Amino acid sequence: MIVTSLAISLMLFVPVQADTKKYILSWTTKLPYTAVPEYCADHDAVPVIIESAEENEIIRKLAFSKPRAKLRDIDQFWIGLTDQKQEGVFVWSASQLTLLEHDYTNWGKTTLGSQPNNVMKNGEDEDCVVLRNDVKKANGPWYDIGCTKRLAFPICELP
Ligand SMILES: [Ca+2]
Ligand SMILES: [Ca+2]
Repeated sequence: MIVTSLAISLMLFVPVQADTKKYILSWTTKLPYTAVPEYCADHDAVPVIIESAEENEIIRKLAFSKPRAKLRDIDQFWIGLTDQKQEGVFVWSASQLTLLEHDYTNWGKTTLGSQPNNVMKNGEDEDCVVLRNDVKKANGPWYDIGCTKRLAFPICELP
């Protein structure tokens, strides 16, 4: 059961109950990933950990469902997964568990190859992960991108 509010797009953040987990998303302020742990902590939450295809779909629908998806630039959200400490070893920041300790991943595929590809731009690795609204492949694929630009909106979960 997902509980949302008609006033959702006007709020800075909104707690959303989805089954046993409760999420906090923002549709108003893009952050660099480096600011997301603090943003979540300010709401007594942690950067989201996605543990199954079912949960990925719940989050994708929350993040991109109408009418919010009609807003400009609502195209990607940070999830709490990084390989900042060791290149290629992705860790859920809230649990410190690596992807190898989880069954589920949902890396995107493009004509240029699969994610994560750690393409460096301006000397910065791609070490943080977003969930995208991919219209061709509507399953909320994950992409590694740079951590330090204001490129995406935060998703947190309440522990
Ligand atoms: Ca990387
Ligand atoms: Ca990438």
